[in-house]
Amino acid sequence: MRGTGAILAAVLMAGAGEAQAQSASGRGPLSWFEDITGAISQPASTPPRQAAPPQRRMAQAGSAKDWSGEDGASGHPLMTAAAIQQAAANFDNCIAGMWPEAARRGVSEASFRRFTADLSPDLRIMDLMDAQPEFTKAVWDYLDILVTDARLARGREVLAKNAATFAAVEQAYGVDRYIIAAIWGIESNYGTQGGDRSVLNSTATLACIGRRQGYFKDEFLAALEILHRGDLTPQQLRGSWAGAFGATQFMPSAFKRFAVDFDGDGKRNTVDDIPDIIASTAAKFRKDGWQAGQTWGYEVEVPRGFNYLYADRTKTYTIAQWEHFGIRRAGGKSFPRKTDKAFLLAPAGADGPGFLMLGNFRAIMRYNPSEAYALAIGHFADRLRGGAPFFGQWPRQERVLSRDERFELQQLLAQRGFYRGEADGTLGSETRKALRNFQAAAGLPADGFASSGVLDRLRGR
Ligand SMILES: [Ca+2]
Repeated sequence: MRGTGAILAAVLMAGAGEAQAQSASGRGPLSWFEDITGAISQPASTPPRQAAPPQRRMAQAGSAKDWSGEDGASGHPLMTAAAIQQAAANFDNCIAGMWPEAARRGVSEASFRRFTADLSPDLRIMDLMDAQPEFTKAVWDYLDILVTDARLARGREVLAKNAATFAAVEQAYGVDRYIIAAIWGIESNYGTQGGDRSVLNSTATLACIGRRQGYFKDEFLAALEILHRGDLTPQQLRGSWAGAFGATQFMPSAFKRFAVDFDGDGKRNTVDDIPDIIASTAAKFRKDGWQAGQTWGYEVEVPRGFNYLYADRTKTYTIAQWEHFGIRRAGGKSFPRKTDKAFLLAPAGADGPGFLMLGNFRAIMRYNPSEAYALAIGHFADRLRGGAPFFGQWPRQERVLSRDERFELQQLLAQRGFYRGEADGTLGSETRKALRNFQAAAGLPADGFASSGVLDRLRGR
């Protein structure tokens, strides 16, 4: 994984907290998918053509050479070095054991034999899977990295060159071209940074080894279906270590659900077929509830002394009610529709800009469950449309807490009776709630923003 992938992994820890998906795209938190894919892992009936599993040569001995050989940081029993080695030794049996389910999905024996012939466990992925960033990125650093003049210039070129296709897709799906162009630019920098690992080999590794086998078994089988159907070749089906690939960074199961053959050449190709890339992204947004003709949200000015307990994704009011609470649109503009429902997001707390987020913001978060990601997509789209940079200033003097400091924050909140969960170094919704309650009790703006200043207050300084 390179390009934005590594950054997304960091921000997912910081932005969404509870959602620790690696590179996301077309899926929610992995734990949720493990629940639903667990049901698929036992075929309900014997496949129609139950042949003996194709013989495969033994996994290459050199495949573990880049693995650290260490236990994973997650502490999961399947991520111990011994469990990883044992699962790797059983890799060929594990692949062969997925044949009945592949057959049930319509994959031929010839395809199964051909596409699984050269698979070998890529144990370097185990290190990547359990890597926990020491520092997560501040939202303003994340926006600076993703929303750049160079990427915007490339986006405007892509929009101009493919104007007819974007118009046809807008007509067919009712999804704004600038949002599609933003996804394409931020997910893969317009197809130039999508990762170069074999998706089949990565998902095979993760389906047989490690702590998320149920989820990745479904992804592996979906990747096999893509290859068997001939939508993509193995050379095209390359991506991140977690299996996201192509211009839109769909996971194989997301490809199955959302990819469309918009140019009618018989193949769904989200890697290098531009009409399919644009339309597949739009198809996903339409299924995720994108409202045609509406925006994702507005930058707003929040008055001094505002009660930040209202800045919460679960607290939704109409624009008219927010205006009654003293919220104004930034830049002196008015809101076009006062009856729209929105929630208030203050990603850097009381000292940074605020945003009122509409239903379309939640549709963007279905692509990647991180508020920082969705804000970057929405803002990038506005800039492509000709909009201005944010009016408000970010608190750039603030430092993002290290993992040790995040642990300490949770422990101090627990000692003072505000936090009942376990200290895990991840600032999820429970930690933020506890932090807000502490801030309110201490007479600070209850914005839930984990700054070094609030940590000092907790330390009693
Ligand atoms: Ca096509």
